[in-house]
Amino acid sequence: MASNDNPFSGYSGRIVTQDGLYSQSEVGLANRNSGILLETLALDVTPTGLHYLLTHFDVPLIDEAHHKLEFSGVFDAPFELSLDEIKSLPQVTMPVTLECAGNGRSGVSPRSHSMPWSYEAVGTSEWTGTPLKPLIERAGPKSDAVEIAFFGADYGFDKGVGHYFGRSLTMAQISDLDVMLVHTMNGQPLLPQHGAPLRIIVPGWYGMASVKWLGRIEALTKPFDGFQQVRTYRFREDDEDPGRPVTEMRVKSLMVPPGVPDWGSRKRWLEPGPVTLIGRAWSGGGVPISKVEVELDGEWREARLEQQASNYAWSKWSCEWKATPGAHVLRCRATDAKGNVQPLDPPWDVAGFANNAAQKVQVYVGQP
Ligand SMILES: Nc1nc2c(c(=O)[nH]1)N[C@H]1C(S)=C(S)[C@@H](COP(=O)(O)O)O[C@H]1N2
Ligand SMILES: [Mo]
Repeated sequence: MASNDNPFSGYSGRIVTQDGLYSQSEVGLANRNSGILLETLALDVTPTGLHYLLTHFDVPLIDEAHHKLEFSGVFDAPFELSLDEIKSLPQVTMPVTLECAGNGRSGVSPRSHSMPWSYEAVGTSEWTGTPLKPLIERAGPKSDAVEIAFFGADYGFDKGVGHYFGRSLTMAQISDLDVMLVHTMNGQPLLPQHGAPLRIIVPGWYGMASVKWLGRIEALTKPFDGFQQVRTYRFREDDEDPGRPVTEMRVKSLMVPPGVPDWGSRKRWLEPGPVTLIGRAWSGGGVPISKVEVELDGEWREARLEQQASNYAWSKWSCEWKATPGAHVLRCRATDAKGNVQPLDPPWDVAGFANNAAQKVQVYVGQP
């Protein structure tokens, strides 16, 4: 490539390092939790080792041979189940797209102090396990049960509050959502970081509901007041706002960045000519995607959409582009079957939850 066509010549992609540009604790979070590589959006199923990770405390290392799932609280017939017993129940496998509620946080300004995700806290896996609802019915919630809480084996502190990671669903949500009790991910036993030996998957919801390292299911007579239910995962306008719970995923799409990257900036370079842009789009609550548009040279063009692998899996899209020399910013946006459209600007939230603003990909097209 001629040097005058190289947008990265004389540019190191590195900024002069100064103290205070980022916080040590955010870097620590980013080192423990990882995102997918956007190039894997080309695949229907995210390779297991490349699925994003979000773990609040330490990964508990659980001996699967002795692990028991315990039902407690206001059930008529509470019981315990071993892993073998769970595996002997009717088994289903379903591809489900999981996205962290904090995905996109770094694009919300001012950003909150937490895991600084850009676009990559999303992935799709084929989860195998048994449907949860029949087990809840078998345990028989008493008539005054209003919610079912799910507790992980991981304990830690947040804002001074010690707690096991726990989340709840109402009785109505238990009956409406296709919640799965899962031991297998993409045909392999769950890896320690993804909740081994047992987790739930709440399809169509942001990831916080899909409790990993599940040890206990408790029927409650009052709404669950655990930290992860009432202190966080709430949409808030400001610090005083009690907030509304974060539940279903918002409509969103991502593109595989075309061409090749610059190491530092991740900006792209590619040759002029026809290029097929591809990506994925998904929404929450089992609502399918009805349209994906790609902004090319200032014009929104409708992409081709492929059939999703299940109600809860993302859809593949593709779009032809004739790349012309120069700098371009590519964007894509999805619309779901309920008419929800992905916004171009980040929706405001104090904690930067559920930012589904359209991804921007900066591309330089130059002659080789
Ligand atoms: N027990 C437990 N479950 C958990 C978490 C956790 O920290 N502890 N993190 C939640 C969050 S915020 C997300 S986004 C998903 C991430 O699942 P993954 O790490 O398997 O991708 O797990 C959820 N389940
Ligand atoms: Mo998350």
